[in-house]
Amino acid sequence: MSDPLIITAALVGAELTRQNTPFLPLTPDEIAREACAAHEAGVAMVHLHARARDGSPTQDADAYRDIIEAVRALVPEIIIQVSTGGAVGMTAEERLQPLALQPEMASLTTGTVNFGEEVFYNDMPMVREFAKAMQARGIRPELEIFDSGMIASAMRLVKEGLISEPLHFNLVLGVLGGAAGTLKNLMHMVECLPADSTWTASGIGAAQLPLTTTAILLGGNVRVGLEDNIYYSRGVLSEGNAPLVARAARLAKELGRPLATPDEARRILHLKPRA
Ligand code: KMH
Ligand code: ZN
Repeated sequence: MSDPLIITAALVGAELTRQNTPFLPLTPDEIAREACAAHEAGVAMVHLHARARDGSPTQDADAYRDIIEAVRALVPEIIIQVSTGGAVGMTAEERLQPLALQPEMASLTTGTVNFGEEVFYNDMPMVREFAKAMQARGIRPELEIFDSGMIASAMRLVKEGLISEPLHFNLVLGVLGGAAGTLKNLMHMVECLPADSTWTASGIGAAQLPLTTTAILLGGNVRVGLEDNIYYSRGVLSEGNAPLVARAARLAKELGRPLATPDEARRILHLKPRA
């Protein structure tokens, strides 16, 4: 039997608006309903961003608290990973706020990358500050890798004692400014990882489907969802996150990978069992 596949849904993101897609959840209730539908379709973990009342991105801890409580009320068992990436242009101080809520996991980007016309800024002192904040609180980082140099930077953090192996990586391919969303790039990045790592592939836009399929075949895990891709097929918007999850779940079934429950995902990702 192949290893169970962990499907993560990136439900909201920070840069999308309702102009991009009317199916984007923004309020805590909408996000919780999306989490529930995504879980029913096969998701073990959600990657969360928060929005203020006007829909703009925020890293405010109270905004995250409202979302987490709403999600927990509908899907108590799901793994919640908060973003420390926030939106481009936010300060480190702003981005770190949700760690105060003691989430099980948080994203940790290990380098700077052009992000469309903007810059997603993460210099090494900042990356160290984020890693230390997670270490001090016992929060497991998911290392967000937008280009292969960021894997080498993650290994610097290991040497410096700021993160410890086994590591968990999210290979994000297809951001305009990062590594292109090609199968070759995915294979190359996977080859660069320490052998005992776990990894997830996140294909941006049209790269989501081919990279999801390849990651399932390679024995990795997958992230889908509106943050990364709003289209179900060319020119056809996905009516929420669940259709993207359901497709990944169908592919997994066809390709012989059972889906990980949240508790199985906790074991695979070296998270503490749920109390
Ligand atoms: N919004 C992007 C600039 C993360 O969540 O850690 C960064 C991002 C990564 O979404
Ligand atoms: Zn994110």
